[in-house]
Amino acid sequence: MTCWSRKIFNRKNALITAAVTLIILAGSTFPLFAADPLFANLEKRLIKDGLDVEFVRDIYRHSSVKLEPNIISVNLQWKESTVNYNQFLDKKTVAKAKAYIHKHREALDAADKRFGVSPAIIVAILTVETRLGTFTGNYHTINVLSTMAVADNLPVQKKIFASLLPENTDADSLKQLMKRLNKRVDRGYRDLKALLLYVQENGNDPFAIKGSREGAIGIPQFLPSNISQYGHDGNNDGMVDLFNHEDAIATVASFLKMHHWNKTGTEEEKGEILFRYNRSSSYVDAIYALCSRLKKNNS
Ligand SMILES: [Ca+2]
Repeated sequence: MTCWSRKIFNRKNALITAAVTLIILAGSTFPLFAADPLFANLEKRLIKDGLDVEFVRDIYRHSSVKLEPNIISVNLQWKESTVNYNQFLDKKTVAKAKAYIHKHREALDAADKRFGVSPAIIVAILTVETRLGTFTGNYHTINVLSTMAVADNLPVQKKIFASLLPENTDADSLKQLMKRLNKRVDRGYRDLKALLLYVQENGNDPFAIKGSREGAIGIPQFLPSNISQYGHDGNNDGMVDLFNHEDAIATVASFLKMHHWNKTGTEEEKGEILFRYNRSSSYVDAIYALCSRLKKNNS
């Protein structure tokens, strides 16, 4: 082979190799970027922040991953004042809460002994949060938090604001909602990262975790970024599973204790700690009211 023919042969080989590579990439089940370009940037950020490359890429190529602007929109417009807390004080609810105390007596007593938090207050919180684990939310947490984390992008904002209620479309409301949305972007990313680390550590299916529109999960409705700080393994199986009652009970008690809960504290001091759990004075009043009903005729 002459020098020239060798050059042409090498060039042909290089072209064939490049063509084959393109064909393989085009037909690959493992594309270079996530289906949604917004998630591609999010993916890069998560990897840059130390999350496992393969793990993150598998998630953002999953067929279930998608933007959920409507959920964020409803969440943004939701008003605490619309909650009827009296629903948690009727006889049926109180009876169920008392039965729950009886059923989970061992876990509640263990939490009381370890953290100094009475069963009545733990069960009052679990009742108001999720009716003792019967309503933990139906939204894919990974999609809710991923959407929140990219909500500083104009195309996402347009989608979120496209489904506002008519009464929220005046200039003042829009300004308020935009302010609220901006606050959720950083928080969304923080919770998304915490969720992914939690899922990776425990080997969960990330698309099996469902929660609230806010991104809170489990029986006690914790935001993922709170799990590593306050979560407690109540059943000693080596992991914190907020959908497990023993873990949920221990985690609520752990949260209160870490915020300096003291049984002998004043109602005001305890109220401030409950307010940290859910920033609503009506919520705090409801917890107290249910707690006092649970303490009546309860051993
Ligand atoms: Ca556990």
